Amino acid sequence: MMCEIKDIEEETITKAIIKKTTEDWLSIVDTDVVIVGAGPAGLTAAIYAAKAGLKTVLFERRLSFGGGMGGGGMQFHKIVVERPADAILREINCKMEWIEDGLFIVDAAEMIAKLAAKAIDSGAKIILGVTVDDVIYRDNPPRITGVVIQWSSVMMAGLHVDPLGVKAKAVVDSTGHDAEVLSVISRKIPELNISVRGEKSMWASQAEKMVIEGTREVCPGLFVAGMAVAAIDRIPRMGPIFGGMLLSGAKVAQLIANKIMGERAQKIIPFSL
Ligand code: 48F
Repeated sequence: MMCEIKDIEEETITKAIIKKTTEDWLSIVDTDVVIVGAGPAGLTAAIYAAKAGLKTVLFERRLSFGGGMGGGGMQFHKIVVERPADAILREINCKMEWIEDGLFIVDAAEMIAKLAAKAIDSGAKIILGVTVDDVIYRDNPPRITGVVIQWSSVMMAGLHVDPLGVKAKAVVDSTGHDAEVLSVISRKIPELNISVRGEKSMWASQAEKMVIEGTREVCPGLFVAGMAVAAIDRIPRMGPIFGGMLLSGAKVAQLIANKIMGERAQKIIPFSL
């Protein structure tokens, strides 16, 4: 039996896209949480911030999510996760195989897909192809009140186009090894005394613990998670073990929920950190 394919006018497609995108953007420009970077830390932060009931937007420079997860370990498509981050993998329904007590191996593509799907299903909005290239700053008292955004394609083309600003109660730098948001602040707002000193050579076990410990509010309104923590605290790198990234993302969401929601904040993460 022939299926009847609907006739479509091109301008109908265009109008629908522009109308619905505009509706989304009008809601995005004033939000509770902006997360910068859709790697493991940023996606996990988005899951738990949205679950806490916070209006959450995640900007990712590339047209895909996953950050460093997609490369697995030297492009072998598996990554390792340690206890207690397996609790997060269970929450997102990601399969894992046991290696030894407290250590699991996961398919990189599955982990990317399931983290992203869970973030979206929890209510976070992920916008691809947008680069955060600055913050919005107010003094007296000093605080970060949002981010400055630009289409990644405009930046790649080197065009001179003025960016737009998005207001947020909390901004998370989860941009990975380069700590891009913190780098901008270190250059443009010296009074905040933030410096990006870079990570140290590999020491997986120590690095995992230190990244989770260092996950924090760096200055009012600006939080740091994932490898961006290693970049400001001179923590060793850890290679393709990802429990620390997931736990850091979960911890930052809990810190933000506590700060924004005060006594109304519930315990949203499935472990104590
Ligand atoms: O690099 P990335 O995966 O950071 P992460 O979440 O995890 C680090 C691990 O992947 C791995 C590791 C641990 O085992 O060492 O490297 O800390 O994800 C960062 C994401 O941020 C995007 C970038 O494209 C990537 O997807 N990003 C970076 N700068 C910007 C940005 C920016 N200025 N604006 C928007 N997105």
